[in-house]
Amino acid sequence: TVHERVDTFHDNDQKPVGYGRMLRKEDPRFVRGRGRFVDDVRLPGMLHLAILRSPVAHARILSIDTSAAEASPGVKAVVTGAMLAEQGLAWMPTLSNDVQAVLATDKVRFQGQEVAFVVAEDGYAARDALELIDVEYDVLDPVVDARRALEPDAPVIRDDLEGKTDNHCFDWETGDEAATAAVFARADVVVSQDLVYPRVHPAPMETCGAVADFDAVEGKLRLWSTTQAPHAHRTLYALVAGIPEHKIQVISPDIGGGFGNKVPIYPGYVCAIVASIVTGKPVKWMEDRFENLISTGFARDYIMRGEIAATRDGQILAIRTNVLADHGAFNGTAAPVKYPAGFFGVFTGSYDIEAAYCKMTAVFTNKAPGGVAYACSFRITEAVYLVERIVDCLADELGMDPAELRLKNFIRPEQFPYTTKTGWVYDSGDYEPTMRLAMEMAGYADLRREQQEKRARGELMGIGIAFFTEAVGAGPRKDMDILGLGMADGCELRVHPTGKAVVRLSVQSQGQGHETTFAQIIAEEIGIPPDDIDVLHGDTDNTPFGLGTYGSRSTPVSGAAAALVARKVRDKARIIASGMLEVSVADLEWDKGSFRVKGDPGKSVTIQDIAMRAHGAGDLPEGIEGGLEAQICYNPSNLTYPHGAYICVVDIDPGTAQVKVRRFIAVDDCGTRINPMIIEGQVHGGLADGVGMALMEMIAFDEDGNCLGASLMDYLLPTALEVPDWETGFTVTPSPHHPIGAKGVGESATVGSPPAIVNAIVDALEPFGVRHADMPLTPSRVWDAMRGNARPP
Ligand code: PCD
Repeated sequence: TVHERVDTFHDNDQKPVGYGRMLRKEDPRFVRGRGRFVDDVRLPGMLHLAILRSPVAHARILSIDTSAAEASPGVKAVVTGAMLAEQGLAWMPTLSNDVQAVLATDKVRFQGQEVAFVVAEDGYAARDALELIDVEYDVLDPVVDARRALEPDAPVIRDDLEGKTDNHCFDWETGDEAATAAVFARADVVVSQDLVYPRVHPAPMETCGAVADFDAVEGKLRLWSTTQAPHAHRTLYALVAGIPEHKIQVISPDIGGGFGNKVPIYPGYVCAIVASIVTGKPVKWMEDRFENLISTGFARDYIMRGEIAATRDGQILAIRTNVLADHGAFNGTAAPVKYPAGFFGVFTGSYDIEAAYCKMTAVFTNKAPGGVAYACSFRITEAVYLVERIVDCLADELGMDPAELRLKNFIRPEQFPYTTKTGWVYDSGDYEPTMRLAMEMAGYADLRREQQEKRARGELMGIGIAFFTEAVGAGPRKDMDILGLGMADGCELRVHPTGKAVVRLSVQSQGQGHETTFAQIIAEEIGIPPDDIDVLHGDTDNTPFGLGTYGSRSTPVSGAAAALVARKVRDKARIIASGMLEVSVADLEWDKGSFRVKGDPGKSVTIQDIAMRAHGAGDLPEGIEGGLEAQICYNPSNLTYPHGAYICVVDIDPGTAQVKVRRFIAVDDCGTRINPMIIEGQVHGGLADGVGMALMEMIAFDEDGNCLGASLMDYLLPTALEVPDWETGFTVTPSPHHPIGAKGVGESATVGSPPAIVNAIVDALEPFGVRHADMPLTPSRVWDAMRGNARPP
């Protein structure tokens, strides 16, 4: 059990119909085991698909013999890359304009890459037959290290790309190099630090999978799949497979966690579609944990150098960074086209500085396609880690308290909307109260005193602070698209005659509670109780188009769409009410669920009365059609910029170097809060993610490119034993451009917690003169740091 302390500090003062700590509408089905996940889908005559994966990281395929597998009992088909190539299906586009092999034809480029698949009567027969496929590999030197990828004699991984002679993926820069250099040249103090954000994995509870059912008579493909972006996937399938888009239905039912892992299109989905077309039967593909960990979207893998320039008294002047980004064998990131490095441009953090510059080089390596935004609005996690770590390094250099240094440099409330030196327009923020609340909840001054006493006794206690600003809610159509699809979201609301409603969303829920919170938004706007509103999502035949759920965009984009569609319905309801009450619309006032005549409160009609009239037999005002429904497509004018102040307290056992996170205080500001209980759950989950990344998670490879994090025995996830009782608090600074003032929050804690924990550990190790040590801070790494050899990045 996790206990929380919620301190209220300028909370929503309104006591609305809609917002508040409502229990989740989806939980009755989950706690009764009645959730319906992709693996629960069982269709008559369904076959099972299993994928043969490469055992080596880099090799030329010389031959594949499938004859024994084909003869194996229960096997219906065995398909190789060469067979897909005949149909033009061996390669597919990725969500970042690269291509990825569906099944390898020429070479395998990472361990775990898809080489062939078997379709059989049951899953066991399919997996047994995999062992009978005989592949002859000519093993090539693998490139495992991003720095090695750039060496002139490094083997070229992507020789499938015409004219490609090196392992460059892309170069990118932002900010003003010359202006930044000038500020650095005149600064009193310059601190630089090398940092690695290791490769980690989102590791959702449910692995990826699909059931494809192609009906040759109708010409229609139904695909149940674990996707966070059903509409975008549908469009891609239409483009790749040549099936008309209206003949494709993508259904994403309960999907057991996404965390960015289910944004990309994986070869397995495409294989299932091909298999159903080939066999004329429904086909299920479900990967196991091992496959999920070795072949699906990894995150991070950034090697960074951070530099910060300041005055002697602690005025931060400029930040500069150089990044080497490892994207694995194919660029499988989903990022808006103009932003190959995602939103890394916010690396200037929450500080008002004079200049900034970032240069990034991205490379291909023989590792699984990387770079998904794991609980991260497109690389913000890396950006926040960079800035919050080097600000601490600066505090150390100046001998200044890290809280004081941050408070001194915050963007001030009157500076919003604030344009950063890399061109991001922060919509709103009031940082100091958030920071002060966190310090007050932590008892910051007392903690520092306690630390002094403990240090005197040789005990290792550390206090770490991180303050973050995120950019979430992609995004304005003028700037943001994925593969040419704009990032606006549709929403449709229908109110039935008896006043019950259904809202259809383009975004998908992976567990974050949309069926509850979107009902709350509608309830707040039109006064129908949330229990009378059903939220439909995750079925392209039954919901309007939109780009899906990632980068905490649902509340900023679809949440806005839901509020506005409800207002549209309310506007129509007002006209109908004016007819019913025989007054002009100007004489009506809205009172959370009913229209009443101004000055005559006895005369009113409820939204339910209006719904019945809208569908009923009586007259409607001139020019008003029957029915009570509306739909819109919302194009956000900007992103939303939530912020937060996190304080972590750790104790380190000097004998074993074991880190214990003793306390964690998280104060989040996500603007108007729809459901505080759900927000706290989101924050708790993200904080646990942060403990995992800071202390134990890393997908490592040996020099041959073997993945060393291929099971949950090797890739450690945090459990209730490693996390403390979270202490959460909040402030509310609404977004000025969002109709209800809400900002996203789903990823805030994952973004903000790793630097807080690392800062705390480095602070604890101060007696050893440690300025930095790289994640994950396992006992052996902490031990090394204590002995003065913090592992070189
Ligand atoms: N909210 C409220 N209020 C506010 C905000 C928010 O209430 N102000 C809430 C909502 O409604 C929801 C949640 O909260 O329910 C969240 O939100 P957002 O922030 O908007 O977000 P979204 O979009 O919805 O979601 C997404 C996210 C992400 S992105 C991630 S990673 C993660 C998170 O979400 N994932 C997950 N969380 C979660 N949870 C769960 N349970 N599961 C999952 O999977 Mo990415 O990019 O994908 O990587």
